[in-house]
Amino acid sequence: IVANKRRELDVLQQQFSIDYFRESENFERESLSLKDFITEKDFGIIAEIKRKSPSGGDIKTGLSVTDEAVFYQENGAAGISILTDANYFGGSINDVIAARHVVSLPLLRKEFIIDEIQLYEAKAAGADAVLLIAAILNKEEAAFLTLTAHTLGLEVLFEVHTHDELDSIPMHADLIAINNRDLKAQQTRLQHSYDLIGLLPKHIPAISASGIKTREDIIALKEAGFSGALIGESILRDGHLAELTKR
Ligand code: IGP
Repeated sequence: IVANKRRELDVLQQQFSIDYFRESENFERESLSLKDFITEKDFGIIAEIKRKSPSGGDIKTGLSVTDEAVFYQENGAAGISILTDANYFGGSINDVIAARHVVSLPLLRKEFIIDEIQLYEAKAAGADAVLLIAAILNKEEAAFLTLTAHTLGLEVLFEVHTHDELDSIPMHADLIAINNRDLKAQQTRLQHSYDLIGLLPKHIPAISASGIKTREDIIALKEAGFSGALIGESILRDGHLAELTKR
């Protein structure tokens, strides 16, 4: 995925410059705080829009991106995650632009970010936050991209999966996600979140991501100390978001 992303980025950099993105109207827009939206709730759910995934195949909802975004807002989501990778997840940066027009929730650009130009592109599209993934960045890159995101007013959700990756968590990350999906085995295990939460820095709110399905999962995560959860497939397939967000 990362090798493919590097090729895509070569093309993007030939077409667009950082200055081009700076011209966008959204560059002046004041960001919403995903962190605040999550922590103001008893437990915040970031609902994800994705059309397909390597592990889940096609995910057909019958709704457009904008209808899905509105549905999430009306059913109590604290924020919306939008997969923008085209090749593996069927998304596009245009999905962020479209959602920005119809909802007033914070938007997270979910992407394999390896270069600062992707941060500028996210801001120009109307995103409020970006995902940074420990597995594809070294510690210096993670720190640099976090700093750059912040200068643009974007918050950073930093994702970890292994014990080793905890060392690269940027001190100023806004939120930490523990990804329950083992990217090699393509399996999710919620126990993973419970195993790692005690090892995270205490000053950054933690959320659990991937494979979360039921109200019981939510209650257990809350009890374990999580501030929220990031959920895609199960709400895309079942539409049971209201049940998961009710207090
Ligand atoms: C959502 P799920 O199992 O609820 O659909 O998972 C989200 O956690 C998952 O899409 C994800 C992801 C990622 C996708 C987590 N980290 C990194 C792409 C890249």
